[in-house]
Amino acid sequence: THPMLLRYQLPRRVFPLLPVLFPFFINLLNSVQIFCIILLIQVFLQVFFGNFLIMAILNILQYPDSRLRIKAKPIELFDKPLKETIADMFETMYASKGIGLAATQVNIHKRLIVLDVSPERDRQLVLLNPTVLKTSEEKKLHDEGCLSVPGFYESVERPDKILVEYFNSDGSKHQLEAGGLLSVCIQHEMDHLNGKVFVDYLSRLKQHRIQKKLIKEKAKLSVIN
Ligand code: QAP
Ligand code: CO
Repeated sequence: THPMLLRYQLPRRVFPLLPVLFPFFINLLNSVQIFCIILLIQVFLQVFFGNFLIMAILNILQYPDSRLRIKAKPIELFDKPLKETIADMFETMYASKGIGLAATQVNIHKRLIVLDVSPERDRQLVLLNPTVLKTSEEKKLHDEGCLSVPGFYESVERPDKILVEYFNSDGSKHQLEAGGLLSVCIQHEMDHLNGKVFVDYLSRLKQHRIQKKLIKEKAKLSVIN
């Protein structure tokens, strides 16, 4: 299995075993004390490491999956489950060496995007309920790929600069002026939230070629498994 999967899923399996194993090692303490200590340890870990220990790598839908066509709904609650989803999406994006991931791609149909276009992979950006306020007249061609269309890269024309309004995970409103790769990436991911994939901008011929190859590869994989 994937090394990232091992690293993060191990604690999930070990933790439930702790309360069972501890009494055998510490027979000086009574069971109530042991129970309390374990409870304290778990509360401590939860408070200081939060989502860290229970992050998960999510399954990415692959083109031409019809679920990539579902229009995402606005986020209304800025709660803890949402923060966990965000952590999982970053984990999934980094594990697959992506620079952007829309919730639609992991079969969550909410208006949520995670991005990190920095070469150092340390500039996380979360856009909740993003809207484009302005686009530049000038357009540019840029090579695009997609985690839902693995192995294919094609040139797409989009506005060069955009002004985006969005909410962050605390529910506060922000604006961002983006150009270059960040602008391309935000537009690409916002398309996903509206059920659009970058392949839709290509010629019918290219679309069919990509579909055929990906369907063929999927069939091969299912024979192996
Ligand atoms: C969208 O896409 C994007 O085929 C984000 O084998 C991409 O992160 C916007 C990826 C390029 C602008 C420019 C694709 C990883 C990652 C693959 C991605 C692959 C492995 C795609
Ligand atoms: Co994509």
